[in-house]
Amino acid sequence: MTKGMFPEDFLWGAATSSYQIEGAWDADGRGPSIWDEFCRQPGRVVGGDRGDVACDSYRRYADDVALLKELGAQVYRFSVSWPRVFPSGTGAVNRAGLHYYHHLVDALLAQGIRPFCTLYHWDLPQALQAKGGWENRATIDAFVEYSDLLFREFHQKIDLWITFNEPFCSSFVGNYFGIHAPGKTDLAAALACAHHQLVAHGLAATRFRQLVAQGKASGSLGIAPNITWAEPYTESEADRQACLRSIQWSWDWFLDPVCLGAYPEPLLTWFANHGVHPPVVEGDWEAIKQPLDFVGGNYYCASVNLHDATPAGGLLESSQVDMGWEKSDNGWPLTPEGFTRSLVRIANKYRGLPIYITENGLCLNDAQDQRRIVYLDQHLRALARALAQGVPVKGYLAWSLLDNFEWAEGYSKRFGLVFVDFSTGTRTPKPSFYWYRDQISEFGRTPTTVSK
Ligand code: JSK
Repeated sequence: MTKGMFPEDFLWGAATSSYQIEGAWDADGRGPSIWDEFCRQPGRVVGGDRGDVACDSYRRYADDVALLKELGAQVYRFSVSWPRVFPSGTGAVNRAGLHYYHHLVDALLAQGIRPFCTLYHWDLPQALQAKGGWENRATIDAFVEYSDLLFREFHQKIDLWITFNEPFCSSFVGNYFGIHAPGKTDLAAALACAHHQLVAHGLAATRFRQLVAQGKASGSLGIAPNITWAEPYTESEADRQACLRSIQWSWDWFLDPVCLGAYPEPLLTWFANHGVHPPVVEGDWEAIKQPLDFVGGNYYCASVNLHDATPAGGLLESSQVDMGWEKSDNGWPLTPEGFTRSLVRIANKYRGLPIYITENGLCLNDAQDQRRIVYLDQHLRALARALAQGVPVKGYLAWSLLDNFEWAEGYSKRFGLVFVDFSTGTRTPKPSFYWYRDQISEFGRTPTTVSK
């Protein structure tokens, strides 16, 4: 790669999330999350794995920060565990849990690494799920209360915020496909979860703007959908529409309401034809449609789809065609060109909005990870092609700093730049870690420290 491919002020970093790395599931007053509950149900997670210990980052966070320093990361994306801060979801704050994030953030700032905070990365307090979780509108208020606390608490420490990570997963994968917590298979419930997450996003964004105006919070805020690409198998209108529905489900369903103030057609009509509707009430659109500072995008892979009205096509009547392309260890095809196309599509649809790639990486279990280097290299080149077409990408966060708890796949699937021995917690950088370190040092500017 050549130096001119990335802007001078492009931000380089790596990402993780709370439940996937922290462990310490019952330490210092943490309450249970829906993932603690889900993992304890037989057959939900490969090997019966759970996040009880994970990478033990709750205790080893200084090791993680040292790794980020060695990597030359300018920014670190992590998430806050809501039940660590509000063990019952709402009400009394657990200061001990909050302190963990102060220690982490202070350690990052001391090394000149900017903290990039995700508020919701799927670990809903179980106490809220017991009252209906995201199906219940009361969870919206609880989320705004939780967000408000973090915005104030980390004023002048955190200046990059994501409200929801991959809301497609936390609504549809968890409540329609039943693959993630809470494990439901109810389309109407999933649509309600998605809708209430959107309202929660909008009201938290509004609260953030108010606090910034009062000098009580700082920075910029966005949301991070899956930006999965789908390419039609043939030029037929049926295949094009099948791909459009797939794209609309994973990202337009969230970005269109926020940026354009409406759910995307034709998917809205498609769901209506199945007898389900998002539970919109008076005032919701005003709440949801709030200006974003940036779009976060998580890109892993693309698919080639065709219209398929047999059961294999599922609800969307959209089936993936196996093109025989090389696949990752979790079966996702390696498709860097789809990355460029997703980025160009975002730039065309939501003109001018800055984009951060909040996740991109490869599932590969081999600690000798030459293929991960190839993947990262190809995807950074694909990103650079989008930049060359004028797409305003501002930064790139590799998923993940560490091998970690990969949700329903447990510890059986590794995405880390750093190998983690889950029996000892020992961290060992992989070849891709050193490759990425060299990329950052070649392209990255000198890290800047956020003023305290
Ligand atoms: C990796 C997507 C956040 C971070 C990483 C899992 C995922 C997934 C996992 C979909 C899914 C299961 C889909 C069901 C739908 C077909 C994590 N990213 N990661 N990203 N996405 N229809 N589609 N339109 O660990 O925590 O199930 O099939």
